Amino acid sequence: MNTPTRLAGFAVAAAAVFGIALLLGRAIGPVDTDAAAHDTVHDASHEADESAPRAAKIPGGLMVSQDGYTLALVDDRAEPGTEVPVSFTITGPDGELVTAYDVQHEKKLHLIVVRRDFSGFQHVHPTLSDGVWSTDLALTPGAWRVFADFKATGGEALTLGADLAVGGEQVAAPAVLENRTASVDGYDVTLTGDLRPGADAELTLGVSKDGVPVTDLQPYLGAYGHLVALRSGDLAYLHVHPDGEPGDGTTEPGPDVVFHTAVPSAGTYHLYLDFQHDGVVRTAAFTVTAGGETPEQPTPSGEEKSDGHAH
Ligand SMILES: [Cu+2]
Repeated sequence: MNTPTRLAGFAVAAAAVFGIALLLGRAIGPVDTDAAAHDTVHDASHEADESAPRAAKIPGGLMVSQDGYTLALVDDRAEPGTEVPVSFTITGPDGELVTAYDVQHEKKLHLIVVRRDFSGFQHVHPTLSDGVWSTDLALTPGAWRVFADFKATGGEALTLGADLAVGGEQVAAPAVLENRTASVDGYDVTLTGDLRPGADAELTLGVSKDGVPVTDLQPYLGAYGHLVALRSGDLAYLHVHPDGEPGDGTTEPGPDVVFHTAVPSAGTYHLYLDFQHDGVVRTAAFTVTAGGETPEQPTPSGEEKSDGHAH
């Protein structure tokens, strides 16, 4: 390759990276204005942190490496099948395989796997042996995303993501723009509530079977439901836990499971609800759009915004 061509290629690549940075900045900016300001102060007072990546405000699941922890698939290629063995490791800041994890929601690591066209969602719990995690997955041809949701002992809770290519001819899943009712195994689940970019939103998921509300949901991983949201376009990852816990005296075992979450930007989100009934865990999938406008951050009443920050 001659020099001008190489330089042109570099310019294109640099522009692409810069463009992505701009997009990310725009996507997360409205949510994190305050937090970013605090970080600036924090960094200035702790020189050791100066070199740390300023990536904490990026939604989970977009990076393969964060805070010194790196997710690595043993093989990032796989053949399709219903029980395909997949193994991976997490490497820590010291370069060694991480073997000590804190239990979160009854497991040391939650693995979420989805094809990039939002078909084939799975939430599994791999087994750990000598620092190597292993599980079986049901994989169809196409591009898959693997999310490891964990907290290494001594580290922060992280979700790292990696791509897994599955051979064969992919049949693209039909595009879904909006879907607020999902049917799975005779259960109907209805989602009410609207996602709002940068602001807390209440989502209620109502479960019924044969038209009868289900009032005896079973705890699964310490809750009556687990909700994963993936942003369309880049698969930014949010793991949401419901209000209340089984056995707290106020939380009913259905038919409604209530979640609160704030999505990082406007856009389309694919939501996956895991719930357990009659001893079986099932997943209901939804697609909803968060409004195009970022609402203004409310100012607490009785507090003039300018007063508190005047010098
Ligand atoms: Cu899990």
